[in-house]
Amino acid sequence: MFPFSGWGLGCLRLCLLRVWTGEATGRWACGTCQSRLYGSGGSQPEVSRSDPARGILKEWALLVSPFGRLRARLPCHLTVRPLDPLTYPDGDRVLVTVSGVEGGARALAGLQVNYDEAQKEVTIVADVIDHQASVEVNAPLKFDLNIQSSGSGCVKVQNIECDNCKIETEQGTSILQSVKSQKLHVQTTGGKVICLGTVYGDIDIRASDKSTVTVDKLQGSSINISTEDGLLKVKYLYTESSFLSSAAGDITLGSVHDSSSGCLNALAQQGAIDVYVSELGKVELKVHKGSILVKVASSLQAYLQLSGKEIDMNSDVHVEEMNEAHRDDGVIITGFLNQTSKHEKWIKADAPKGTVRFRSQSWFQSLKLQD
Ligand SMILES: *[C@@H]1O[C@H](CO)[C@@H](O)[C@H](O)[C@H]1NC(C)=O
Ligand SMILES: CC(=O)N[C@H]1CO[C@H](CO)[C@@H](O)[C@@H]1O
Repeated sequence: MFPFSGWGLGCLRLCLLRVWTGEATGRWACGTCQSRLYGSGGSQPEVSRSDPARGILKEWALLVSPFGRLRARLPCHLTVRPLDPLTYPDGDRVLVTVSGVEGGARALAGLQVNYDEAQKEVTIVADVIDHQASVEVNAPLKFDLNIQSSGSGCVKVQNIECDNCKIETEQGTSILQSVKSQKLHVQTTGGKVICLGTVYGDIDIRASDKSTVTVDKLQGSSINISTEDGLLKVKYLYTESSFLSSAAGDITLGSVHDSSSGCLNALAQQGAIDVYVSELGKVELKVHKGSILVKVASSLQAYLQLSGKEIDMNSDVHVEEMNEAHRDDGVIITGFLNQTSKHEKWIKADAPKGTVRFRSQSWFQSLKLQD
């Protein structure tokens, strides 16, 4: 199973718990006030009913352009989901709710929610807010997102389809679930990045320090992911061109389908690369200090160049014109996997200080091994 998929549930549970706390203390008196919608000016949102049953402390409803964007700068948890299309067929609202805050409305004094009609931009900004607060936004499906969370604030984006999605966190986890964005940029200086379901787009994920990146399935023409000291794990990767790198973490790629003209580059300074290649153009794997395991579909045809301190190839791997050369303290094996002619598809794996293991296996086996 996917190792971190439990996190979201854990967080949800935490939120619910806080809701019940609030309810028990009866902090929110007014459960039935109507929320009003100020539309025309577009600038003053409104506001505000507390709904103890749902644990909501404050709520805004803004009339917006369906093709605007959201800019959030928050030190707490933020979830973005699409508006319910049945309730809002015109897709022209942004609904913001805040829950999970101790200390009632006063604790929200620093939170500003605004819509700039000229910029078509909703801003949700707070410098200081209870870091246990949880802000939920329901936005038009096509809304662009520009989100920065500070401290331990987590960001979760689900089912959005936009042109640009940019998420930056410090220590907080970023969860993207079934997101389609032409350009998707995620950056964190210490939080986990988790992609669930399929995430589509040109994707750039940069995770520094000990941040890990774990991905179910990414699909896009260009995908770049880097970690520093954390695991980079991708279960399925469908791409024309991908650059994956890690300074000191391992890189694990369940199944890579790049198109026959595409390329996959995975580079680890220190660690291990483990990859299953089912279709490919050019695959280049390098670990400066560590080992590489390459598993290929048994039908794969490619030119091979494997170099390392040691090469370990199963006897059932069928290499034509195999050549083995020894250099200072290593070995280089070249040859053609299942064919003799085509040079335009290749796999290069280089582990100068470690072992390159090469295995042929069925796609079915590769699936079993992943779970
Ligand atoms: C990925 O990196 C390559 C090479 O640095 C760059 O050309 C490409 O635009 C990047 N793609 C994304 C989606 O950031
Ligand atoms: C198409 C083809 O020749 N496939 C063979 C490739 O090599 C593997 C072993 O590495 C065989 O099992 C396949 O039958």
